[in-house]
Amino acid sequence: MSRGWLKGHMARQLRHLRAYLSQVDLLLEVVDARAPYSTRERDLLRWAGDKPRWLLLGKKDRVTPPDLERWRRFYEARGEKVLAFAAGPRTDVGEVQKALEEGVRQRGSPLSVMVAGIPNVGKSSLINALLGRRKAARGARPGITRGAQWIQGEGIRLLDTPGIFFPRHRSPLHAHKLRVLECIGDELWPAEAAALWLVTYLAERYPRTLEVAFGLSREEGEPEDVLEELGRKKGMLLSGGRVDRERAAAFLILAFREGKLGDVILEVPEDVAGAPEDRRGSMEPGVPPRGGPG
Ligand SMILES: Nc1nc2c(ncn2[C@@H]2O[C@H](COP(=O)(O)OP(=O)(O)OP(=O)(O)O)[C@@H](O)[C@H]2O)c(=O)[nH]1
Ligand SMILES: [Mg+2]
Repeated sequence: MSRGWLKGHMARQLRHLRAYLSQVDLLLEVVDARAPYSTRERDLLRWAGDKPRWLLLGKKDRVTPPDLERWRRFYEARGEKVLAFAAGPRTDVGEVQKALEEGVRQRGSPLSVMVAGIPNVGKSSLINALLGRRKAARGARPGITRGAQWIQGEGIRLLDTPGIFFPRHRSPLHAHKLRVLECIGDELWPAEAAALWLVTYLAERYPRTLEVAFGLSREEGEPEDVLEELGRKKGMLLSGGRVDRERAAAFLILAFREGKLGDVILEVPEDVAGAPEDRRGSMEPGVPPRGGPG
């Protein structure tokens, strides 16, 4: 995915999405419950205007119930309708299902619903779980869904849309989180930078996680040293005996994604309360400055 291609692709996608948005009764905005703030695409809010809109905290199986409730309350306090679901290995879409059924009942005619959000948050998986079949293509990479697709259910039709992503970010911290959650790939943000941030973040908020998961001797100190120790332990060496830090970084990110670090979330409401909403940088490939949490 080159940057030029991405730009043109996104511009086309944007036009399509806005056209679709005008055709639906309801927008389901899917975010990742591990970083609901950072996985939200604010332009979607802008285009939605006063279209009815629900915020869906996805992958709820990957967070603790108290963390989920904190985020739910955070957005409810801002007047949003918030629902949570899981549609991965463990599936629980009952809350969304019930709310949609109620919507169909109230309306008394078929409901047209658009499911949107940034890549890889579980939009297609949600649709499949709601309709109880494998209609929408899904997968572990961002960008699985290529074009918008209507999927017909009973009394409802759901529009699966490709992940919306503009190659820009609000800060290096934002990019680290998107990279760790696999919403963006290595071509937009290097795994190593994101992994170094994750090491720092874990030491602060989830101390001893890496020690317990991988038997590392220390996790304070320089994140580079921690990543090196991890790589050495896993035998990820380059010729000459240096640690292959890129591989160690990819390994750590994968471990996070596979749940081997536990129910770790990447941000709590206190991190973002009062944060500037739309300060964005351009998502240029290359080595970013290292941003600590906060
Ligand atoms: N643990 C967990 N994994 C999930 C959940 N929902 C989806 N996944 C996984 O997340 C990955 C992305 O799921 P998709 O449904 O393809 O996501 P998407 O938002 O449609 O992605 P794009 O079409 O690429 O924008 C897949 O590997 C899913 O198995 C969930 O609730 N919990
Ligand atoms: Mg999809």
